[in-house]
Amino acid sequence: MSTTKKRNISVLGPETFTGIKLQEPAEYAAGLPAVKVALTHAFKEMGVVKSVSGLFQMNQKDGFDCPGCAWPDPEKPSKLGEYCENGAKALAEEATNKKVDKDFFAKYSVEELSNWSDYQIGKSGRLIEPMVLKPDSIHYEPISWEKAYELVAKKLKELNTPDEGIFYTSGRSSNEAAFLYGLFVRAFGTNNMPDCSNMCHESSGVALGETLGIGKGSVKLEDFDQAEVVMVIGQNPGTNHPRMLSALQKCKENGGKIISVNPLEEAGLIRFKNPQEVKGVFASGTSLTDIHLQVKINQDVSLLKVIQKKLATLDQENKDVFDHQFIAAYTSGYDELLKDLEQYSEKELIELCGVEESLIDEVVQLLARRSKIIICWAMGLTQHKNGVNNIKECVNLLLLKGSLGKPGAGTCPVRGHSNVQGDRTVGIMHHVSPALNESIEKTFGFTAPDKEGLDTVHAIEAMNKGNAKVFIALGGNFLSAASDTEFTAEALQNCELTVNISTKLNRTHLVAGKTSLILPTLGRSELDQKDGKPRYFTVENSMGKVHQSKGMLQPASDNLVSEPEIIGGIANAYFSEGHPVQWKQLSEDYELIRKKIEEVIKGFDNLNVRSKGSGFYLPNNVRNLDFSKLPEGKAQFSCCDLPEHTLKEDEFLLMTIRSHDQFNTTIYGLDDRYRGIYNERRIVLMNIQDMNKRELKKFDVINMVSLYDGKERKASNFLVVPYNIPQGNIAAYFPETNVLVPYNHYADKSNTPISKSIVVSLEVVLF
Ligand SMILES: Nc1nc2c(c(=O)[nH]1)N[C@H]1C(S)=C(S)[C@@H](COP(=O)(O)OP(=O)(O)OC[C@H]3O[C@@H](n4cnc5c(=O)[nH]c(N)nc54)[C@H](O)[C@@H]3O)O[C@H]1N2
Ligand SMILES: Nc1nc2c(c(=O)[nH]1)N[C@H]1C(S)=C(S)[C@@H](COP(=O)(O)OP(=O)(O)OC[C@H]3O[C@@H](n4cnc5c(=O)[nH]c(N)nc54)[C@H](O)[C@@H]3O)O[C@H]1N2
Ligand SMILES: [Mo]
Repeated sequence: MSTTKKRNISVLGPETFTGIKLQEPAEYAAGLPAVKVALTHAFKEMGVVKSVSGLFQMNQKDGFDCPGCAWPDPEKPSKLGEYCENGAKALAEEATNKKVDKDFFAKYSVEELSNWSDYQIGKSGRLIEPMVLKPDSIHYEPISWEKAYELVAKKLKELNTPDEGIFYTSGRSSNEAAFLYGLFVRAFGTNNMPDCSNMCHESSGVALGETLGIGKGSVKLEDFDQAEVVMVIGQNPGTNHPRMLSALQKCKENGGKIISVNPLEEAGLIRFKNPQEVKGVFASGTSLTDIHLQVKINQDVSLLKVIQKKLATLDQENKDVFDHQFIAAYTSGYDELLKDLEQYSEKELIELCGVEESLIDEVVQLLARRSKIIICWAMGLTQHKNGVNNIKECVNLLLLKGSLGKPGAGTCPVRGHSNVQGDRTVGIMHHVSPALNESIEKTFGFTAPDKEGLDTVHAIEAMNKGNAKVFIALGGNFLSAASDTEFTAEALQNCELTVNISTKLNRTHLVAGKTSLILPTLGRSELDQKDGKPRYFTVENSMGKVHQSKGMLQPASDNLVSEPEIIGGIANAYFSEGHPVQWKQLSEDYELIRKKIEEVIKGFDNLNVRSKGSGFYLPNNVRNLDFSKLPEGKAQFSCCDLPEHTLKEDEFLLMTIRSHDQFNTTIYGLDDRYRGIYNERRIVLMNIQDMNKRELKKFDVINMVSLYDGKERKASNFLVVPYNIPQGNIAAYFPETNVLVPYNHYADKSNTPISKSIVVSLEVVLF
């Protein structure tokens, strides 16, 4: 465990076991057990009354958007409440009755807290007053809001250049907060706006932007009703997007087929018992996956290539497998793609991906005669060195089949955080957008910087090397979410000031800069009022629909300030008088912020009116088959190389995944129910043959070691669990394994850390 020079902080926290119990993996998702678990978490954290009112307001038209994932709400939400088990856990976590106040911080030093697990830290409760950790001190102490704003302003003014500031955003912030934050950062003078997207769907954004001209998906929720085939690749919806299972259920009921592509056979994709239907509770549920392709980690390109090759062969025979009219009218690069495919041997591709040929043939038969195809994906495709190519290969398949711009077909990158897509749309990005800068100048009268900013991995590097000195986070848990935990810890600890605008205590508050501030904010579910009048804000879901979200629960404390007002407070203190933007006034008036969003960003016309009710879709060129912004005005086929992994005899490819009981770095509990793993997070899933080869037994203790550029990184103490996973592949949970991911190894073009394909060797721990 590493320590800071001044404070004796445990960066990684305890590495001890909590008492593993194993069961067979579940055979279906949701059903009664999910309702029971949901209510247990909710009642425990919030009490019965708050739970019931909270859960019934979630994802309803006049209620608040679930703080969990970004899956869209149906037009007619269920009367029983439109939430899932993990949405209920997300709400329980936010609306907990427990509080972290000044007495808590007086009692526990940051040194002591750093020895708690993330689970314990998270369970301590809601942050309720602004706190400061002074240089040489190990206890946070209260500070007034005004003093906190002044401190941030002072530290920002001391920087040699605005580029020494880093302004991170996690994806839970509203459009209004994110827009104001982006505006302030640009007015301050930098584009250093790393965000959680950099670690998440950045590869999707880059690939879709280059091939289809928009970095977002093209399908709408109702497309699932009509789809003939839905492919779910590298995604675990049963755990991470449970409400997506209802959409898959509808697809199945209408005769659609579901193909899953995943090294694991995730329970959530096998069978679904919809807890919001009587038959879902009492009957056997709906079987979801028709064909499961158990691909090896990071061999999706090999698999998609062999599928395309086999389809091409069929097409040569009949000329009716590919949509030649669509290809001619809307695409560029078809001949090159076919030629490129020719250089690969089917046999080699099949060997590489590790999937049985008979199953591949079944999939090819299914796809050959159908064109209403949706491809869904998430982190299993994006977090690899070739993350961008993984997604381009999916686009190739859709273009060949003409599966875009028609009902029941299209791209569906399933987003993570509930407003991560909206934050991007309204201006959170490290790239320069000349169009955005121009509208900012026109609307606000200042010139935004035109130098590229730093993304997450480069921000870490800059802080580590002393080239950035103030770190401000609008939500998130940067230390634990980012790669290379010990390197990232040094980066944060090097800073003169770290500021976290947060709802809950997390490890980033402990592994802090010389001075550190915690600025507590309202959660999504809480009533946000100004002068006795409730305010609402807007969010954008995974399918590009913008709608309102209005909290209604009593806030955790009277001393919480909304995110826009915190940003306004900092901006006001920094600029004092004499800036063209009236920061304070703007930050208090969300209607005014929305008017400004409307002026600055395309597609938001009449936002104050249109965001009410079920909301509206933002423009999406793919839905209209308008590729005019791309070369030749056409959608682009891509020739993608195969990924390269040269593993030594004793090495494995590790994927770092989520358990059923966590939201990113927030640990709800210690069970991974669908995978049958209970009361333990320090586990590694391994194929039984691999275990036998290494003479490992169930629950043997191992360390994982990664070696990149001559530097060894180690994650210690994991219990071996035999599991149905391809040979040569292992899986373990993040954030515990982030210590293994080298900060400087990331996806080409998108810079997303390689969290799903880390080369590791194992050390057996002898007792
Ligand atoms: N309850 C809950 N909901 C969440 C979150 C949460 O932590 N908890 N996180 C939110 C966020 S920010 C995000 S981004 C999403 C994440 O949602 P997911 O992407 O579903 O999350 P992961 O657990 O990272 O799962 C990745 C899946 O990809 C598979 N996989 C890994 N490597 C490969 C590969 O090389 N090829 C293929 N085909 N599959 C692979 C894994 O087996 C796993 O099933 O969920 C969001 N929703
Ligand atoms: N190894 C590995 N690493 C990964 C991943 C992986 O699959 N493997 N996944 C990556 C992905 S997809 C993502 S998106 C990132 C996530 O990275 P982050 O978004 O940085 O992390 P979270 O754990 O979601 O952040 C949780 C914290 O957000 C704060 N919070 C919660 N709600 C609110 C709110 O409404 N407002 C404010 N201001 N704060 C709030 C709370 O204080 C809570 O502790 O992690 C990435 N890291
Ligand atoms: Mo994410």
